[in-house]
Order: sequence, then structure tokens, then C-alpha cells
Amino acid sequence: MQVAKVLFHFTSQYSSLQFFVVVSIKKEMPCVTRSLIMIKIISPGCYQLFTSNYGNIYSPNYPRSYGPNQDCVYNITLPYGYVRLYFYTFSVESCPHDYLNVYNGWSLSHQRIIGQYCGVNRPPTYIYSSGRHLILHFHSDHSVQLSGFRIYYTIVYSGKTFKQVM
Ligand SMILES: [Ca+2]
Repeated sequence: MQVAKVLFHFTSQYSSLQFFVVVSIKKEMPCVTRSLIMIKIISPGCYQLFTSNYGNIYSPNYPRSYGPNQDCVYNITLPYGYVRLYFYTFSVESCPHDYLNVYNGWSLSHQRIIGQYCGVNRPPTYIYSSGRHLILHFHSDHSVQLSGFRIYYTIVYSGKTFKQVM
């Protein structure tokens, strides 16, 4: 099954209000009606924009357990260069219950996914973007919550291409 996701990002010039809506459309359906569009709203307070050259990304409540039914988006947008991720800790329920998706770019597009990570094994040592944007989407379901993750990101300047280093 092919699923297209569209990310709407609303911002206001006059407040700090920001929210995302993730829309999934099942492409194989002959006609798309409203009932076939699943809208998932990012959990309140669970969108973060990172624009500095380095920083830490924590799952909700880290190091305590993240909550149930969470959808969090972490948007890393650097002024230039490339993003490099390093996972210090990682512990989420197995897929497809809970997971962390990492996207190369600024949208939650399946074509841009670098990897889907879950379970208690740390993802590859380093994950690189091929540009100045990287987006992470964390999802948790209704049951079983673990401690989540701490990720350190930093800007790198050399011309890394899109890849994972094991
Ligand atoms: Ca769970």
C-alpha cells in the first residue's frame, strides 16, 4: 500500500503558535474523499524547531517514560551546512507500535525517509542529511511506554551525501 503524507505547517506572525497536521492519503483508492483522509495532529507542545548549530533532542518527559498517543515533530533547520545526528540513548516500543522516523529534508515524505527506528537498539552511529533540513517524527501508541531517546545533533560542513554510517 502506498501512502502519501502531506505536511501542513501553520505559523502566525503575531504569536508563537505553530502546529502541524499530517494527512495520509491512500493512493490506491479510486477516489479520495474526506473519509479516506486521516488527519493526525501533532500533540500539543510536541513540535520543536531547532535552528542553532547544535543541540539535544529529547523525547517527551525524558528520561522518564514518554506518554501514550504522542505524535511529535522535531524540525532541524540550519542556516547552511548539513545535519548530523548521534543517538546517545534509544528505547522505544517495537514497530509499528512506537517509532521514530527520520526524514532527509523538511517534509514527512516517504520518499525522503532515511529510516524508521524502534526497539531498544540504538540506530546507526551517525545519520546525515544531504542538506540543511532534517525532520524527525516520533509516534507512540496507546500502550507500553519506555524512556525514549536523547539525540545530539550538530552542523557539519563537509559535503556529506545522504547516507548512514553503521
Ligand atoms: Ca507504545
